[in-house]
Amino acid sequence: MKIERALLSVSDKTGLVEFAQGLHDQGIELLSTGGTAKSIRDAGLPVTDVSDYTGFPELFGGRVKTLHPKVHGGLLFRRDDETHRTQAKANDIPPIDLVVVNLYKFEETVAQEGVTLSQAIEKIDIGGPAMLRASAKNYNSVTVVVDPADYDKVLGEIKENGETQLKTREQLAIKVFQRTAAYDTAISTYLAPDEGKSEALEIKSPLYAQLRYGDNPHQETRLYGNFGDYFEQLQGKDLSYTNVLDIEGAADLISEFRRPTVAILKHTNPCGVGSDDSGIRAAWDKAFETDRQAPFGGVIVCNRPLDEALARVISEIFTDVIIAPDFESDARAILQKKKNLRLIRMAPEYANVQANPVVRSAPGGFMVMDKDVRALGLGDIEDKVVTKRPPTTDEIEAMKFAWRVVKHVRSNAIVFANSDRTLGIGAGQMSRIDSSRIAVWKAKEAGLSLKGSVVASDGLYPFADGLIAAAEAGATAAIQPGGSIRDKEVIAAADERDIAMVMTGHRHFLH
Ligand code: 93A
Repeated sequence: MKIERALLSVSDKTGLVEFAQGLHDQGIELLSTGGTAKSIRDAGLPVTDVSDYTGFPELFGGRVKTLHPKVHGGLLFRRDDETHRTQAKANDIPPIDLVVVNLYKFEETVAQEGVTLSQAIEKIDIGGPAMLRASAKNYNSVTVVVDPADYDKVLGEIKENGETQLKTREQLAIKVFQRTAAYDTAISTYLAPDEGKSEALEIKSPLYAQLRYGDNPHQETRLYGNFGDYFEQLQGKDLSYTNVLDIEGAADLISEFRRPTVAILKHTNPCGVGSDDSGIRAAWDKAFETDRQAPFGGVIVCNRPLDEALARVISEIFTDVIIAPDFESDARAILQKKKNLRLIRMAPEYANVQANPVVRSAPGGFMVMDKDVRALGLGDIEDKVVTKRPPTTDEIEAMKFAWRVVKHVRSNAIVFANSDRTLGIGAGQMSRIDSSRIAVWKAKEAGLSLKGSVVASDGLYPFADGLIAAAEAGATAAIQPGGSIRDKEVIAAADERDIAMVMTGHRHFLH
C-alpha cells in the first residue's frame, strides 16, 4: 500500500529534517506536533500541525497533543476490512501510513542530579507510546519508526516501491514493543526502585530460542538473552537445557587459561584439563588421560582453532558438543560426518562478559548472584604459604593450574594436578573426604601417579584427614582457602609430611 501520509512527533530530532525532506520528495503529506513541526517548517518543508488536522488545540501544556480519534483511528483501522473502511470514511478519518515517534527523554531526565518527582512525571510520555503501539499493532498496513537509525532503510524502501516491505514493518513493530516495554520498566523502576527490580532479566531478556528440551524431554525450556552474540552453532542437533549449562561451564573454565588448553566436561564438571605450549593436540592427550571413560557423550572445549589433528582423535569418541574459537576447514570436513554432533563457535569476547550475573530460581521468585569471575588468591601466592616448607616453582605452577580448574568443579571439589594437567578429580560429594577418595581412585583407574602432585580444594579442609589422604596418595603440595577452626591441625599435618601449603583466603564453591 502506497505511503501517502506520515505523522512525525519526535523528542530526539537526529536526522529528522533529512528524513522529512526525503518523505516530502516522495510526495508524502507530513503531519506533525509542536516542536517537531517547527523543525520541519524551519527547514522550508510544508507540514500540517496535528492540531489543525484534528481541529483540536494542544491542551494542558502538551499533555494532550495527538490523543485524538482522527489520529488513532487513522493508525488503527484495518485497511482490508470493508466495515472499518466505511466507518473511517463516515467519520472523516484518513489513513496514516507512516509514524515516526520517539519518546520524551524519561531515562535521561531521571538520570540527572536533583530532578524532582514532578519534573520526572512530566517526562512520562503518553501520546507517543499510544501512537507507537497503535501503529505497531497495525503493522500489516502501517510503518512505524521509533529509532532514527532506521530512517535510511525505510526511506530506501519507499524510494524503491512507494511503500515498505511487510517483513520490515514487522521488525519495526517488534522494536516498538521492546522500546515501550523498556520505557515502562524505566518509569516503574524510578518510582519504586527496589520493587520488582530484576536487573538480571532486564539486561538480557529477549527470547533467544526454544530449546530442544530441559533436564528431561517432558520439560519445555526457553533460552532468553543474547546467547547468539557469543556462541554460534555450526552444526548438529538443536541445543538442550543441559547443553547450554555445559557450554557455559566449559566456556567459563577455558576462559581461565592462556596457554593452548583443552578441557573435557561432563554434566558441567571437568573430567580432564590439559595445557601444552606446542598446541591443542598435545593438550588433548593430557586432558583425555585423566579420564578415558567419562568423556563419552561429553563436551570438549579448547582455546585455539580446532585443527585436523585434534578433530581426527576426537571423532573416534562419542561427543555431544565441541566448543572452539574456530574450526579449521579440514577439521570441519571430518566432524561434518557426525550429523548430531554440535559444533559451537565461541566468540573471544565471551571472556569479557563473564561478569553477567548468575540467575537461579527460588521459591516464589529468583536469585541474582554475582558470578565468581576470577581464580582469586593467585596474585601473591608466595605470601600465602602457611607451612614450614615453601613450594617449589613447579609446585606453584601446579597450584595455579589446579586452582583454576577446582573453581569449575562442583563442590565438594578436589583436584590433583601438576603444572599442565589434571591427574584426578573428585566432584559433588556430600563430604570433602569422599571427593578426595574419588579423586585418588580416579587417578589410579587412569593409571596416573599422584607422586609429586599438587592437590587443590575449593573449600577449607575442616579436618586434617583430607590433607593426610592426599599426602598418602603422593601429593607434595596443597592449595586451599583456609579458615577452618582446625587450620592449626591441618598445617601441623602438612608440616609433619613435608607438604607445602598455600591458603588463598578465597573459596570457590560452585553449586
Ligand atoms: O504529553 S504527551 O504524552 N501527549 C501527547 O498527546 C503526545 N503526542 C506526542 N506527549 C506526546 N507526544 C510526544 O511529544 C512524542 O512522543 C514526542 O516525544 C514529543 C514530540 O513533541 P514535539 O513535537 O512538540 O517536540
